[in-house]
Amino acid sequence: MSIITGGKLIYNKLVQHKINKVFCYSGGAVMSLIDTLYNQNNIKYYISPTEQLLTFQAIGYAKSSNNLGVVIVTSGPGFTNTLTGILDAQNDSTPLLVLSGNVPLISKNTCAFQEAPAVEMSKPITKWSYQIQHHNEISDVIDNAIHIATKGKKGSVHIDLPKCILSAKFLDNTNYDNITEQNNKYPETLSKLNNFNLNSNYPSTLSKIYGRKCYMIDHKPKFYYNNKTKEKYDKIIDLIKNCKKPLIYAGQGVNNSYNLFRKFVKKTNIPVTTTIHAMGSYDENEELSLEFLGMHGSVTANYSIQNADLIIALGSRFDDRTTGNIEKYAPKAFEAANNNKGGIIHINIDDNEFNKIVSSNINIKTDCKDFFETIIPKLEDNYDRTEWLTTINKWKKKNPWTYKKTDNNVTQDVIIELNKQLYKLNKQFLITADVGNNQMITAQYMKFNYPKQFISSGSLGAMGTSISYGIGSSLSNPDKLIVSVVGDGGFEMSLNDLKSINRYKLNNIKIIVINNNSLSMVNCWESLFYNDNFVATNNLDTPPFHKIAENYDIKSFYVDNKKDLSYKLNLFLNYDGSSLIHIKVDKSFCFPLVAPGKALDEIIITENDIKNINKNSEVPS
Ligand SMILES: Cc1ncc(C[n+]2csc(CCOP(=O)(O)OP(=O)(O)O)c2C)c(N)n1
Repeated sequence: MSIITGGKLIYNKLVQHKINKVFCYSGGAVMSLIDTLYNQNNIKYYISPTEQLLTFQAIGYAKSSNNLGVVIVTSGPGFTNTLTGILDAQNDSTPLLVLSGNVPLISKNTCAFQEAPAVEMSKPITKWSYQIQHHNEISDVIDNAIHIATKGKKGSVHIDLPKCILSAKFLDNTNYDNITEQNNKYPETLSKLNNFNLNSNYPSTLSKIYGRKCYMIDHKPKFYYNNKTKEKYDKIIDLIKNCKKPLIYAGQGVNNSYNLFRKFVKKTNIPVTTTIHAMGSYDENEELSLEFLGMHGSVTANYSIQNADLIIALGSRFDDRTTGNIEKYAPKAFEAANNNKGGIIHINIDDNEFNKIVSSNINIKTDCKDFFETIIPKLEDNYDRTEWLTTINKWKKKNPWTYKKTDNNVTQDVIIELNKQLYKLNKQFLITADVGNNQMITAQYMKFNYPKQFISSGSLGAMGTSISYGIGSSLSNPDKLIVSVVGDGGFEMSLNDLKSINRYKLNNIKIIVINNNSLSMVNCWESLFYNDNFVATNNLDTPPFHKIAENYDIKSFYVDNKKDLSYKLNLFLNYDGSSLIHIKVDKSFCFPLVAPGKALDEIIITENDIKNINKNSEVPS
């Protein structure tokens, strides 16, 4: 036993949990913890120009791997700068641990210098937030924080560390045995912690807090299976066999067992649509793939949801961007549920997701891996779906991704060319996208063939994430090519993270800035829903982004016309090291679009249908 500080004990616990990278930004309140990173080899630390981008780096690191992202920041502004990231990680089920300094307990609640009510601020947007108030708690709290962030439905955990705790000296009697699933103390020790308050139901609890009611919850299908798991599996097997128009709707819950998922698809011969977080879990080049669904998703996927008699939702949560108007969602499946001939099966690790948005008639709380392992051996070998697949193939043929060409490139031209060249390179790649049309068009025109190949802020839709996600992804995937797509608006929110690329010596990051001189996703909505009243969405005065990148010592390219696109993109992708290409494009709409308030099959497919939107749509949200 030796005398150590609270900061050192936290460091030891991180090492014990095999955390070998942390993302940190220093400041007075957290110095006793940051000091432990000096002159040691167990944990590498990374520092970005702001805590917000730093947190996005940690999230990118976690999203593109199975690792926990760990962020260490100081009190007050250091902590508040992480809030967007904390919510982003929580909403996209990304494991994130934020350790923040705070003022000494003696100064608590005095509006002391750089004091923030950190736990109160993070509590509603984390799985768990907690302030350590005695050094005796440190070991258990860190064990449990890591457990909570990484197990079940993953998410954000915030631990607040008063300066007096970090600098306190005491005799260390911590048990540093190897952490294993078996000896992990959770959940027994949790109850011992003061003020323990696990918000594990968030975001499901939002609906309870704000009194939102699942509209369908009062309309439970006549045949609702609430019996034993075995009987539920028997019923599922029966439905897979007898339903005429089954459809798989997969979310990121399938990513970690994608090999089994593919087996399940192959055996059942059921077409697959995914959320954007599950793109690639099933190879999008395969015939049964309908690609992603929802607001800007494929017409075929959306039609299929509306026409399916059986929807098998796997590790997905019926996010509003994927359902369209919930009252008009999946009418055929509900009809089939009431006749006991189909319906909605929901497999999810978090039972708070059941009946939150739609009323499913068979729910099984389990990891997708367990579901596949249980069900695959029970499946038959040949399910004939000829009729259903013929209909689907007709929709596919009639409704490829489309856009309007102009004399210059538009975002779609860039992504089509990128897809072509990346596959020619024959190197494993991963794409990060920002938020906006660049994100949706990348999701549409890139073809993904393995999971976690598309990293983006899905639920929160936070602009300014792509480059930092790319940096984090590069740290966890040093052998892949990391391509970060970003619009001019998103780039201007995050360009100071260019500095981290050389600082971290990353040589596999390719940044594509698509500059349409507008915040085009919103600008387009102003055209569609607000009579072309453009307010604060034109961005005509952008500086030469490629020159900015050169000043950060990043090799840069510039394209402003059609004829140079292919050639310059090729030079950029093949440049030996990280590089940036600034591409000036014309503004383009992103279609298809399920306008707000519309059902998935009321989808606007091309620009020719714009007139229908203006007349009938509600104000978007
Ligand atoms: C932090 C943040 N602020 C505002 C928004 C609202 N928003 C969504 S998309 C978008 C436009 C993005 O513009 P740009 O980065 O240029 O990409 P583009 O749509 O042109 O591809 C805006 C402002 C957001 N999602 N995130």
